[in-house]
Amino acid sequence: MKKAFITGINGQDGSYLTEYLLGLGYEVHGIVRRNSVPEHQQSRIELARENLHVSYGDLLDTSGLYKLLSNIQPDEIYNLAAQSHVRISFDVPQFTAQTNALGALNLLEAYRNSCPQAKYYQASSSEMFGTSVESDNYQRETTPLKPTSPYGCAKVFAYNITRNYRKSYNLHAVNGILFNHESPRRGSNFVTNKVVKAAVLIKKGKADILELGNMDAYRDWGHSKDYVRAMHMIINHDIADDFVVATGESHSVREMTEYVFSKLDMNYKDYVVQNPKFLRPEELPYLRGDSSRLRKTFNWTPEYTFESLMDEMIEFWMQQIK
Ligand code: F7E
Repeated sequence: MKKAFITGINGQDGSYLTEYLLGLGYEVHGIVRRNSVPEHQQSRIELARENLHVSYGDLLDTSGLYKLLSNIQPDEIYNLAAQSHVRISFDVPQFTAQTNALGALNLLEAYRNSCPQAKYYQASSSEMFGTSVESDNYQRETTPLKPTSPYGCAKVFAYNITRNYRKSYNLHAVNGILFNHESPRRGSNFVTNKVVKAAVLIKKGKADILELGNMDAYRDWGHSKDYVRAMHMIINHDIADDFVVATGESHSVREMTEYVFSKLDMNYKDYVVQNPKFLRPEELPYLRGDSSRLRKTFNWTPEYTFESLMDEMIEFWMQQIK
């Protein structure tokens, strides 16, 4: 039985990856951070599952990471833990850098010293591209990295240190460069779930308005379930390498909002107002990923479209809010 170790196991991606790996017959281990409300640590994962083991841990607690990896001796390590909110990274830049950059280094050190035969996956992000766009309007593996947020800068460090450890110590350490990916499990302070939840509340007469920031930003939105399949493919490639994961389709926040409200027979213009508090000190205007290398190498294709992703999220909130 193969063993996986996942940081951020209770996050959107960690929870879908856990379900996917348990389905493939893995023994799954993960860490959650201590929180004053214990329910927050297990809101997305059902703990009482065979072959699932969850412990307390933190990317900043190197000795704890080393102890866990030494005992578990995993075959695959997935570093999905992070302070993942880009706007909030401007409020807590040092915490973001410690967790997302130094945290990745801490985990790499624990891995190198306790189980170097394992394979290692780093959750890298399209936020690293920042303002870089190729002349054909895509970002791909070769696109220069010009991040526009503390989050993006920290992720660039984690990406580079993963490549550096791969070369320096001959480790099977890889990066998946994932573009935005959503689902009903997405935190509701990210724009897709924020819009869907608010639109359903308005539809059901429980809210009047929706406050947003920059509606002219474009994002390439896929489904987390499709992207965790790609993570497993990337880490298990014979050659340790880095891959972009994206749908190749980009929509503005305005188009996404219009789609959601019109699905609920409403006009978004009647309800949406701009609040500068949701703007970022530096914006990332445009993301559209070219995942041809991933598609060619593994025959990966997403099962969800932009529309079926948003429809699933709408359906989820329609059920939740009675
Ligand atoms: O914003 C705009 C905002 O917070 C998307 C993370 O998973 O993907 C995610 O980062 C866009 C931005 O995601 C609001 O300015 C407008 O242009 O949903 P988001 P993100 O910042 O793209 C990358 C790949 C990651 O790696 C990150 O971890 O929507 N926007 N109005 C707003 N965004 C938010 N959150 N709230 C608004 O009111």
